[in-house]
Amino acid sequence: MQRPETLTDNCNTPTPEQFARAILTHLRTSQGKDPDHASTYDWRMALSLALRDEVIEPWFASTRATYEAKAKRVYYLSMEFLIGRLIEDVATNLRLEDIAADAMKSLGLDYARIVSDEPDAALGNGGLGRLAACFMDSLATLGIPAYGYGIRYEHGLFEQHFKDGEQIETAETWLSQRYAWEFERPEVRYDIGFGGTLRKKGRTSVWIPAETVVASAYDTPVVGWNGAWANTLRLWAAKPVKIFDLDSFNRGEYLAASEPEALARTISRVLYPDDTTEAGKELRLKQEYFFTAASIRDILRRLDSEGGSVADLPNRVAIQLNDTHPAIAGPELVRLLVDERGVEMAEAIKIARGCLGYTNHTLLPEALERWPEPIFAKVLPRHLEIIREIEAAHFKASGSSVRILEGGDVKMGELSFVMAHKVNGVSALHSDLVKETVFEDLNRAYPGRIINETNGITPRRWLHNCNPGLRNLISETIGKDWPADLDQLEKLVPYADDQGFRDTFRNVKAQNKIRVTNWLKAGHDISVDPEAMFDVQIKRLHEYKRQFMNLLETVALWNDIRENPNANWVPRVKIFGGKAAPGYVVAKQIIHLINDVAAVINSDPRVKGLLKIVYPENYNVSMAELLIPATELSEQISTAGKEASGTGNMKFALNGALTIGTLDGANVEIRERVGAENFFLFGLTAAEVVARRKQPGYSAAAIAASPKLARVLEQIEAGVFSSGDRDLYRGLVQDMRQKDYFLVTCDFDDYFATQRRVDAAYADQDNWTRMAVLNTARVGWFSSDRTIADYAKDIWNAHSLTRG
Ligand code: 26Q
Repeated sequence: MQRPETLTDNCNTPTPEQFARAILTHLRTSQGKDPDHASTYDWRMALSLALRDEVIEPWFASTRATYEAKAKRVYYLSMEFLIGRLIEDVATNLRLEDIAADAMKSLGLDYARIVSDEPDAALGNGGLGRLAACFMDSLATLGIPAYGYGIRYEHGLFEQHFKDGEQIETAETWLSQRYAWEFERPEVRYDIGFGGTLRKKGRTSVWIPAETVVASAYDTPVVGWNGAWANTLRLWAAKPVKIFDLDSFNRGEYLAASEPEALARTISRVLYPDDTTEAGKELRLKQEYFFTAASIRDILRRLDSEGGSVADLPNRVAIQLNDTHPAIAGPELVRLLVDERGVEMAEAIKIARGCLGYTNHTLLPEALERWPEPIFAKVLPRHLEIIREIEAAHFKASGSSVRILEGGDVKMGELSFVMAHKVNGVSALHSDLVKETVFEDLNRAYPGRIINETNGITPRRWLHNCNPGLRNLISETIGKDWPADLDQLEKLVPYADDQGFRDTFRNVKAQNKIRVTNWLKAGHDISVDPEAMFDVQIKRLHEYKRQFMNLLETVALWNDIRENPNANWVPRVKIFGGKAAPGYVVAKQIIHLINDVAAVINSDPRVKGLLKIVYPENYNVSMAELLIPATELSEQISTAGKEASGTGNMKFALNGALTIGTLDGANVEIRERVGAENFFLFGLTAAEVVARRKQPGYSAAAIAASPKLARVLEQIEAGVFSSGDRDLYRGLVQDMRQKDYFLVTCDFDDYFATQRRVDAAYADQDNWTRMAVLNTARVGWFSSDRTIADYAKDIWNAHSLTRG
């Protein structure tokens, strides 16, 4: 096995002076600017390019080492990579953070300002996309040869603005400036076909696509901890086969001349902003096939270039499907083997299954992808034929009657399951539910295929970089090796009983709260009291995540404070952050109501200094990096059984927030690890949720039993938060009374009571800090390094080339 020091020569770390010269050189030669005329953007590009230069050596060395070892490669196929900024990430992984900061300072520049000039690469919606980004970081840190494959969207997730409290979306434009980290690979291109016809040829068919676009590669190196290894994130952009129709142009038909280009580029134009399925959008299916087909072609080309045989594919290649979005990988690989390489169908299916793994991220029925057969037949006629054969082979091999093609739809979950040798859920509870619900029958037909791989987060971004105060305290206490070996945080456990440590820990949190306070003031003209408890719920807006329940509790608290103004209230700042899918009407109403309630409560002198609601617009990765270190109470309050895992929950606990939460997703495992006494649990269990739904009129009964809740709902109905308009939120309240599928009403009283236990606990600051320290100390297991090591062992049979 290779050791890191044999891969690269680590002795040539630049000095700050050398690094400053490298930055200046890039300013001149890459940006074409002299220092007197350089903008923040120019300096940021120069800094980024100087950092990127330092990645090249480990990147080449890693490629060489993989090639020489004939090592198995992991291919992570994901529609989304929610990366965020990269300067700090790259600098710290290379251990150049101090050198970069010193160099910038010597050039008279404010490093922090340059760093925050970088736009977030927001090529994802939320949890699933951010998980993919954490996994890329961990694959590189573990030294496992890997490629991430995805789409280079021209526009990432929309920007959110509030107008009179309502969400407005505008296009995101991260590529309006050059992207410093990528390398365009014009020579890596594949023709991707769509539609057209089939011609029978013996026992197979020849596919003659009607339309072709080019998939063109852009590579971003992803360097791991200590610069010991670097992998590649390869994103595909769609381009026309023929850039421009000169004949049309010469005829004076200028628009028509560029039509092929516009059409082709549409495919990688924009990220779908929904984090659940939007029914039957043809362009979405094209996006899925576009990037998957290009990736599979690329994987086979690499195999060929190394002289590998397709029969050996499962030993050379592991392909992980991040949800069903790249599920067409199975049929596509089978198609290439059968139609272009003459492999027998049964053998091709077996080979493909040997390579493929499928991760399920949701049980929500509306999020399970299904494509109407007519759309599928129109866009991918040959694949539909192959899916029929896959289904037949599955019937024959398993005796199962579970269909892939059913009710006129192609079911992508079933397709992925049947084509994968391992299927995994993303938390213990979720994996159990995957076995018991969506894939119950398939689990019986293929026992042992479903396994659990509990999610994780990268401690480099989510502690080391975003929380310098806590990073330094930890390093001074237990040494500096924890960022790539997070179990070491256990060594902090005894310090929970150390008064001096607790005081410093609390002081770090206080400083982080001041950082947020200043940011709210400077950027949003919002004043908050940094001494108040920071209570934070940041995540996509979804009914099952129950931001609405948090808001109802806030209104109930407002009522109580006004009734009893002289009681010993614990001052709170309630921070919300998150986007709603543009077409998700109810989620948008909830955003509107949060903002309307905020306007009323925040201007009420009777609760001034005691209660404040803050909802900064456009929540993204960078905002999370700012808010999480300042959070004291983490809201993880989804209806039990609905949140597959959650990963924000892990980030908060790692940064010393206490959780108020249900027994859902990874909350269950977090609570087991931090200790029940250091976690504020409430609410129905997943089994109780299922049982409660069967009781007729459960929400009306819950409201009748809760005077506090009844009052809050009446206030909303009466227009207290809508200037007397009784219609605006009528629908939201009616739903509570009549349906309440997510059991907000049923969990409300327990939630409210638990919040008051939180208040009581917070009043004892020293004990609160003790609990917070134990949270940080005991969640090392949630490092995505652990998650990736488990995938490598349980699913991929892939190995580290740096760790022996
Ligand atoms: C599918 C088809 C058409 C349009 C959009 C989509 C689509 C896009 C994104 C469907 C789902 C998603 C994203 C799902 C997601 O983020 N799930 C989250 O995954 C996290 C990582 O495993 C978990 O922690 C969260 O619990 C889960 O909600």
